[in-house]
Amino acid sequence: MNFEQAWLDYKGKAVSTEVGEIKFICADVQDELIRNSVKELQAAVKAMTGKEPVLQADSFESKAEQQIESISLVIKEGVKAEGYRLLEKAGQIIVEASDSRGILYGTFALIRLIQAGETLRGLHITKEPAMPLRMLNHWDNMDGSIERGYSGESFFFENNEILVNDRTVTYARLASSVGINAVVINNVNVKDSATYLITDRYFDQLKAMSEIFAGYGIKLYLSLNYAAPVELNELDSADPLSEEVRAWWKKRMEIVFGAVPNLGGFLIKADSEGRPGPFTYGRTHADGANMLAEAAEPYGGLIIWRCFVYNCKQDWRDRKTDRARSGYDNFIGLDGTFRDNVILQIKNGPMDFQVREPVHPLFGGLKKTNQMLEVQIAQEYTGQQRHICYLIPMFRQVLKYRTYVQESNDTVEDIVSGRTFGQKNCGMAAVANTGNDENWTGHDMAAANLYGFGRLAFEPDLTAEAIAKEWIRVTYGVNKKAEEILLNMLMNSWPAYEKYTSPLGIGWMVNPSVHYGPNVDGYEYDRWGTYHRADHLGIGVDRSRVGTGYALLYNEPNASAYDDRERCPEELLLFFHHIPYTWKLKTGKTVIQHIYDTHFEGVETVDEMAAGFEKLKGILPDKVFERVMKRLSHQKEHAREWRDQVNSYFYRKSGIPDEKGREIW
Ligand code: GCW
Repeated sequence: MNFEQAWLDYKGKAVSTEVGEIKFICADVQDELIRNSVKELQAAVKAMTGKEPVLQADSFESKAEQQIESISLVIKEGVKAEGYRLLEKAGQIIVEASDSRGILYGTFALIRLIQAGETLRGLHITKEPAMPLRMLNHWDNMDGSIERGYSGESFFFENNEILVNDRTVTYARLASSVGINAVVINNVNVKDSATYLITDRYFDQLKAMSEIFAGYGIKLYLSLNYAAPVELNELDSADPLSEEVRAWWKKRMEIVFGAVPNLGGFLIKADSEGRPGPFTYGRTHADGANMLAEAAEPYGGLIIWRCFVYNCKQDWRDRKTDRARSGYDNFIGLDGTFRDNVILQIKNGPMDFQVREPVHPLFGGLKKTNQMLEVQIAQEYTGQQRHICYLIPMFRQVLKYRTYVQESNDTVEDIVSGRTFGQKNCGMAAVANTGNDENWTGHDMAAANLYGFGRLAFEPDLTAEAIAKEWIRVTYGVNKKAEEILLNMLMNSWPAYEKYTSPLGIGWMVNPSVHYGPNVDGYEYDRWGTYHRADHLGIGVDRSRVGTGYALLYNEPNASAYDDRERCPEELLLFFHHIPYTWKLKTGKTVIQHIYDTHFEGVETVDEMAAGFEKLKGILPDKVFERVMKRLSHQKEHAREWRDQVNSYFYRKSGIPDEKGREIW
């Protein structure tokens, strides 16, 4: 299948004026990363100017200081691992780093500047990645399907085989160009053939893939089936404390790490949504994770253990069990018992990637455990890449959230960057939004989430707006009109989506299992622990001290604020409290009026977005324009469906009419 180059399509991009003069690239090509950096620079400059700069082995003294004639790639102490410095000195551009990953990141950063038309004169920039692990988690199955995939099929797997081809290389380039250094290629729900990824059935192809990744500074990771010894028919138990099981994993790790160079480790979903785990044997998550970690340790392997553990067979009548509590309750007592090469991977919120959730209380709860933040750029609950929903503003809010785990350096970002507890095994992972669609992400605008995730994990101080602007420029070139319109669309998209879907942090209200489209009671009488508890008087889940007590899992002052309906942040009001429809919000509006108003407003914003986008006909490539226009018209229609179903539902429940007398069904 054909595929595009996304933001690495250098052709025809607006370029900084000096770039035309670049004749040489000077590098001592010590390894593949530097070779790939040189290749990338040559390709970029050639595509933008028509002339390919020549590689020179030795450093090059520019003769003509008035011109920028060369780019030098120099390994040199001074910046932190994987960081880089970009300088311009007497007509020479220098990319400096203390390792070749840094050179690669510096190279891509330089290309970005050129693409965005920035001047190269007087360049002096130093950047060091905030988070050690910047990871993508693909939920790709080996039959080629993708769990929660909205961009076609997998480009890693097909018919239970691993695909290694040109697309693998372009993928690695795209990922590393935004600083991604770790990739899990298979779904966390490990079944069927995927269980065999750790056997010689797949080693040749895995090795080939991991070598491509290595050339771009990316470590390959696999999702692991916790019950592999049993499911591979080798043992009849997966008890983490059994000597036999432990010995099996030690041997297995020796074999896998021996066969697949550049393997970083494993991601595990255990005792969650039907997946096997240590609970079967009456053992804890620490027992399970530590067993694997001990086996992987001789090879520098990491065990990334997910905290998405909850009872998915709840009785909806039960008001005491609270799914939101379960991650915390399952893991908090294990704090400090995990080995150093274990990282707990925690979703941004306690439920499941809803359009709005509070930050997961394990952040700020755990004090002696390595932690990673998991976000989802696959838009499972945020429009499935048929609606625009630029998620970087949400992720940034999560990162900047103060946990009060200590007096300072206490944000989620501090924790997952290693600043809070001095941990080195930490970072951020995103459930990926790619597939084999020509444009990689289905919706062209969804590429901003892929791009933005990497950029944010590397530099969380960049604003969501700055990242969006950068993405627009490197993808579509420098064009004022395009920038203004697209930036507006992206920045308005998450707020709009939140407005026309479920209100004030309550979440869900989607069609079960597909998770697309409105269905207010879709999950209300189900077993998944996801309820809104609406009746004729009010709506919301009481998670205060007199309810499920969830609010008190936070450190002060967060706990008291969430616990108190007067002080609870209003965007989360219905997440924490059951509130009467007539309750007055700070805007002076009642809850019911807020529901009506936001639903009308959300639709209006979508209409404006679509009207704005139409002006880009002839400015964006035709193909892109058509694809986005098609999705926007679906979004317009579908946002109305959301609006009308939600508004009608609450009008019928409450019997309270809209103050503005608009049409409600
Ligand atoms: O949100 C839920 C999804 C499942 C997913 C699970 C998880 C991979 O609906 O499809 O399974 O989360 O995160 O494990």
